[in-house]
Amino acid sequence: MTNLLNFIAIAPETLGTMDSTAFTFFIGCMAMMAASAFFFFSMNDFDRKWKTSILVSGLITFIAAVHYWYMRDYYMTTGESPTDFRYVDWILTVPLMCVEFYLILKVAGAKKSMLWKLILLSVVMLVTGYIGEVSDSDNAQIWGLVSGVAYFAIVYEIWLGGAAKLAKEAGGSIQRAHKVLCWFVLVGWAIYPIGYMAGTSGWYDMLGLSVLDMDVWYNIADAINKIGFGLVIYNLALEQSKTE
Ligand SMILES: *C/C=C(C)/C=C/C=C(C)/C=C/C1=C(C)CCCC1(C)C
Repeated sequence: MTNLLNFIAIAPETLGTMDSTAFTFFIGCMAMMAASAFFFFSMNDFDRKWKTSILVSGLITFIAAVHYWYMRDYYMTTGESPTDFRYVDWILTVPLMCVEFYLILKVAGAKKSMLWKLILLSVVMLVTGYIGEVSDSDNAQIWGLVSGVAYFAIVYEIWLGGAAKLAKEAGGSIQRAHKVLCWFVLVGWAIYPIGYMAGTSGWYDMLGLSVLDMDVWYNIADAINKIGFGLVIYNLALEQSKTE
């Protein structure tokens, strides 16, 4: 047992102090690792066109796994929120999720400009979120609002804008997968601003969102979105490989 705990980098004496936040860091780390192994090992089941998409799914969960490893450690030793690791993780993985949208819509003629637009919007969303959490937390509600505007611009682009048109042209299983990913962005990604409101202060303090720790909200959201996103792509690749 002690060996096992050492292996997973938990000192036996700290096990007693493992609170629910630490627990979600721990589970999140394991889930991201398992998902990465799953995506990487299944890559060769697909033909070239889909291999890249599965690879990107694996990279998203793998980058997250590495960051969760550090975040879990940081939280266990300091008891504080690992904000920097968190945002480094996001700034790498969210653009990769934009790449996923681009890759599946490429068959319908998606242009690089659509990809760059989505990436730019996510960078604005994340940088302003970071400023609100760290550099200018007195104005967290204002930065959160700016970030929220960028978030809704992403939602608009994929639900109603250029990306939506391309998905319609592609039709079939691509259009269906696109729709599911759109729901992830609308509902799954909406958990992040809830976490932000739980961890910063503003007009929203009265909503009582801090019943859960900011990090618990973020950890739940990451597991749903990163692994869920990857599985949608996996399923699409599977369907496409069957029909071809
Ligand atoms: C894998 C990581 C993902 C999908 C992270 C997504 C993060 C967001 C959608 C964050 C959004 C935020 C707002 C919309 C407003 C408040 C600040 C943020 C950055 C938490």
